[in-house]
Amino acid sequence: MKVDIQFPDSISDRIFLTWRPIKATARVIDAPAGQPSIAIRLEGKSNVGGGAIAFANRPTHASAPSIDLQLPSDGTPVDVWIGGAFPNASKAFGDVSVEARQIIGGQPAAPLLGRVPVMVRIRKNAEALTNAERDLFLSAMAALNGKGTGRFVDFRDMHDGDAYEQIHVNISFLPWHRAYLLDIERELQTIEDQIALPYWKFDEAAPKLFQRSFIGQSDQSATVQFAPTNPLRNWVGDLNRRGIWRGNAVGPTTVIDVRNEFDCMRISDGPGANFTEFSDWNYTPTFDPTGLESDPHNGAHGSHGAGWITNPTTSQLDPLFYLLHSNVDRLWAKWQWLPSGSGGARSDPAANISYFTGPPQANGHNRGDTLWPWDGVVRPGVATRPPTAPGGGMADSSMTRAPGLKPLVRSMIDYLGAHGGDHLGFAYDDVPFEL
Ligand SMILES: [Cu+2]
Repeated sequence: MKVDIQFPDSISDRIFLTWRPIKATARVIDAPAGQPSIAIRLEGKSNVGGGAIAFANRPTHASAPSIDLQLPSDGTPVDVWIGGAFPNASKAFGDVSVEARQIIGGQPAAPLLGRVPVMVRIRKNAEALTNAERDLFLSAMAALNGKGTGRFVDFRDMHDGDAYEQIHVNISFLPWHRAYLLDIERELQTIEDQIALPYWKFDEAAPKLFQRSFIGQSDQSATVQFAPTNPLRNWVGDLNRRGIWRGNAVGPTTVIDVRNEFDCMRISDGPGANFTEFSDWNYTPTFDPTGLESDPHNGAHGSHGAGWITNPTTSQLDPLFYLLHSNVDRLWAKWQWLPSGSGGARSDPAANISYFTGPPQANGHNRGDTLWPWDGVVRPGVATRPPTAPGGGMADSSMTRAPGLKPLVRSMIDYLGAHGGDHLGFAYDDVPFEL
């Protein structure tokens, strides 16, 4: 007898999980005759220091370390939901597995009837990566860049000055950048599927990140220096300039002067938590002068003093950009998850679903709008936007085809599928999934 465990919604043979459980099915093969069903226990088996998984019998957040199922002997599959057990993310593929055993006398019997290795693939603080995780990320970034001729060119061209109207200084700043990060993360995952974008938690010193072995250290001439073994040493962001141009104002012990995470969560709190106040730097002040886009986001860019990262038309040339924005996006994700009254908007559907209301505006400012450039649309009245959409549609991930080739603002807001949307296949190491 065997137990066959499948993940019907996954589009790869290697199974990746986040905190948001996904549907699996379990069925018995070659059951002995004479019993209508077989009692089976599914359990997570973790390597030392590896990820952990949890189970549920319905699509909600999973917390049980094992689950007992009655599987029909005729092989009819039974649904089960499996997700990462917060906060135990994987460090490598296969450091946790789903194992199936028969329950005999109330206890799981020794013989292993089925086993599926998985990875709890989570976006982590750059400071928490193992050297192996760090090096996989750096080599995939370098491969995407291809010394200035790789697919990275599309990401460089998306985030330029002509796209300003959709992506900065307005309400679509956060949803647009969430889509942008998701797209580049998926491209990196086609190179190395164990990667999730790390983040630079910029309200703390980052002694591991600002090293020659990771994102580099700038010298007096604002040229970033790398260790000889660092794949980023061959990075080309601008074909007219060798290496990476970044000021040296941020080093391994620097704590930059930006609004800290706690205060970010307090920008708009409680019943009526207001996304515009939380995000938008143009918000008209009543109790707080600025939102996330201005402080800490602009401050984090500017903290380097000089270089590509300090200017919105060139910041995307620097690989550090993607770790900076991963943290901006994490702050939004955390605000979306924190309960109202303790800093966030989780229990406030108005803040999590229904902002950007009104008829589609064709500029990415409404929750029903598609996002440029994945939609390929050059809209009248937005004449300064580039005439072509580089790179085509949004890439699929190894976990899901959601949100599809032409993502909507709405699908970015509900990225875990907590409010009827689709789970997009990413999550942060300190932001659980809870309904
Ligand atoms: Cu930015």
